Amino acid sequence: MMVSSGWMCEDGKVPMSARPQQKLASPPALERRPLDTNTLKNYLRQMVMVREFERLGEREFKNGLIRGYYHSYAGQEAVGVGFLNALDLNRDYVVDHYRDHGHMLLCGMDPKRIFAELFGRSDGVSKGKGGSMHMYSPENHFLGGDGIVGGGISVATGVGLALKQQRKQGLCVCFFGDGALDTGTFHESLNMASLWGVPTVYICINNKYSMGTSVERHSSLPRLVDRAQGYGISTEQVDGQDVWATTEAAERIFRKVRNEQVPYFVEALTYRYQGHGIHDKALNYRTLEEETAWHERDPLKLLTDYLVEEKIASRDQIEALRAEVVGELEAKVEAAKLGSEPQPEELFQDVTL
Ligand SMILES: Cc1ncc(C[n+]2csc(CCOP(=O)(O)OP(=O)(O)O)c2C)c(N)n1
Ligand SMILES: [Mg+2]
Repeated sequence: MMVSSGWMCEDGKVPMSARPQQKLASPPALERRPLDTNTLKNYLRQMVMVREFERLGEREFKNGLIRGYYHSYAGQEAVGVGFLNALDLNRDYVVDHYRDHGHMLLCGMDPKRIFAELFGRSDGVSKGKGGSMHMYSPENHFLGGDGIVGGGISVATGVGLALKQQRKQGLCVCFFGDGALDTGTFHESLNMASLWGVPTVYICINNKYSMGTSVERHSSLPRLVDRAQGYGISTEQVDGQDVWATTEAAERIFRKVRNEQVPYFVEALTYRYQGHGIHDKALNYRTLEEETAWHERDPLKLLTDYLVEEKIASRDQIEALRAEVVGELEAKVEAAKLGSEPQPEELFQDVTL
């Protein structure tokens, strides 16, 4: 029998809560809103781009070209595609967490410069000094990547406040994981955002795990929206596998936030296919059954099946699209490899000490 001693069990695991385990709520069933065929095809291309980017990144990580950590966005594509396509990046801003490659691509950043940054090259997004988690592109209104869990939440609150004070009608979108709800900055920021009517949309990507710890084990309430509601702001859960649902929610929420100058909290229910990072094989904290169930509702699969069923595209055409995207990305990888590494004398340039 397992005996609990303090915060850790004898088997070295953190004990489950004494409360009866609640099941994660299913996302509300949303009607599929018709999206025109060009939009859907474009969304599929974007999702394929993100998925294949991560596949190539993982390969280069394993080849030793990328050092440090590699956090893959594979599986979560419909969240980024739905929410980022609904933004107006002439006036809106994005603040991100460290699982950021997909979001950067969807903000229009050049994959070559992202790969170059991952390879530590001078022509990378952060001149080769930021790496995977610390890319920043003001021209794309992408204000980082952050390796500190919850680190972007206060930044996004400040960006929203600045936009409001300058009467710019812009809004700020902030992405973070379920683990970030356990940080103090989340609670301080939501309190202020609510008090001051800050037009920031807080998008919690609930992929069920904070490293190897499941939501049931790290969150006092398994429905994360319930934790945000205490600040008196509007909240909702969104099916993060379904690009129709994320698109519908994004357009409606952004309209409200822009018009009413209020914050909003979204819990996007999704799943990361890889472990926390590529180094983590996720063998001992989740089951094959669970992984299989989420793969059955893969965001690319849902969209592909729809396009085929509705005879908008054939499977051969979709495979040709995938091959074309892979060809483009491989060329970007090769181009990124050609860059040089930063010189030692640049070490202290562009960094805050
Ligand atoms: C303030 C802080 N505490 C702890 C860590 C170590 N850490 C890195 S990632 C992570 C898990 C975060 O999980 P989640 O927010 O759910 O994001 P996901 O990886 O699932 O996208 C932790 C605890 C950190 N980087 N920063
Ligand atoms: Mg998580």
